[in-house]
Amino acid sequence: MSVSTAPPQRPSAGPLAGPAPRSVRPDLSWQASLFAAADEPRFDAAFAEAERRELSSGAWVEHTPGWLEGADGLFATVLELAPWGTYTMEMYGDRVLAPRLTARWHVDELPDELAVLRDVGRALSDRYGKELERIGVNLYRDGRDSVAWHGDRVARELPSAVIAILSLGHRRPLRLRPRGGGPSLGYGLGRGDLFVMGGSCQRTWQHAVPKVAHSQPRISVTFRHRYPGREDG
Ligand SMILES: O=C(O)CCC(=O)C(=O)O
Repeated sequence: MSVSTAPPQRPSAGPLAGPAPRSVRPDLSWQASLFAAADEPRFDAAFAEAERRELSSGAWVEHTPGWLEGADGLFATVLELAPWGTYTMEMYGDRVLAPRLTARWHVDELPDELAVLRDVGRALSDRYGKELERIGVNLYRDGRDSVAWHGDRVARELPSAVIAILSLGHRRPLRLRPRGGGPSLGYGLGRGDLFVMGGSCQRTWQHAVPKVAHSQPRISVTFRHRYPGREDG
């Protein structure tokens, strides 16, 4: 999958293949009832519950269920403040809108209301030995939103990389499979779960968030490091 980013825009009825584009302003009608918990977000800086799994070819993943408490309040704040946009990707020779909304920040540009993400980035950087300073957020509005099998574009050119995902909102499966083929494995990522991919994972494995029949909204917050010589990676 090759992906190019575009500034936030309202999709027009252009010559895009695939399902009709949907608005980039998320429908907030479900927000109040589902995600209005007022708890301050707190996380476990000791990573006491982290479960690490070595995969083949020097790849590894680490899952910490319920790592961040107060995930619902954080979900609502990210939903409200992120400058949500769309991007297009090439599929079967056509350019199609990606079936999810995204936004990005550098850790120093975060709004004050999201200062906890700066603290999370610092804790992750300390633990994993990389400056995880680039933050991306992905909104899966319902079960039709997804991300297809991929390894992160630039990270897959590197011998090793770390990508951390903080999951907010509804539980969705994240699947992994070896790039050369073989059985896949899956993790259900629920509210406040932390999932980290490391080593050669972006190069030798692929991951996906598949479509599901029914889902309430989910946001994933990704933390990435800068890649040497690449501003865009
Ligand atoms: O949403 C997720 O959990 C996965 C995100 C992802 O794979 C990506 O943004 O490249």
